[in-house]
Amino acid sequence: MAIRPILHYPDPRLRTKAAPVADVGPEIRELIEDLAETMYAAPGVGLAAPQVDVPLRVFVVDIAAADEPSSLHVFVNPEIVRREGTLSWQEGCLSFPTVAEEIERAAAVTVRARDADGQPFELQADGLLAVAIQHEHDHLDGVLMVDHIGPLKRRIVHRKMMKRQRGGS
Ligand code: GNR
Ligand code: NI
Repeated sequence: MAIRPILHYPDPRLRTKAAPVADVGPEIRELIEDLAETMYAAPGVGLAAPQVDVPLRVFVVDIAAADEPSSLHVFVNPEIVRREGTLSWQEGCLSFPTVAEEIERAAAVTVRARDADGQPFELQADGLLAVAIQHEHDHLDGVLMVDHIGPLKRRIVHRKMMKRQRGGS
């Protein structure tokens, strides 16, 4: 297992549309382990493969609080098949350190995916789990937090990230 470096906005690799996984084999299982280890170390509630420079349709999510047992969800080739209602949540992103923005999403989703054993499953989620699934699913299509906020806020976030990049952090 290894912690992999996380790409930061405006790295163009975050804009790549990720390709489906053909087969959940040893390489994909290693990627899943590394995604989980990197997410827990950050710490974050989710992490998508494109954020660690792997353009494949894989992400992990764990929304358990610090005092709860961990509950890792693995999604390979996920499809959001149902979206219901709307909710607004203050989101962060490991590719936008120090940024937090209120973003509107579906309040509940149904997602179909394969797990780390390649087995298909379907999951219904609401609250933070639904938010995290939509946030991670966006990363697979090169869609980022800033694409969901207004032009003024987007400009502020863009400038902040450019300044941060110049500072080398
Ligand atoms: O750690 C994260 N926290 C978070 C909080 C609210 C909504 C979404 C997220 S996902 C983010 C980790 C990340 O960047 N995943 O891509
Ligand atoms: Ni993110």
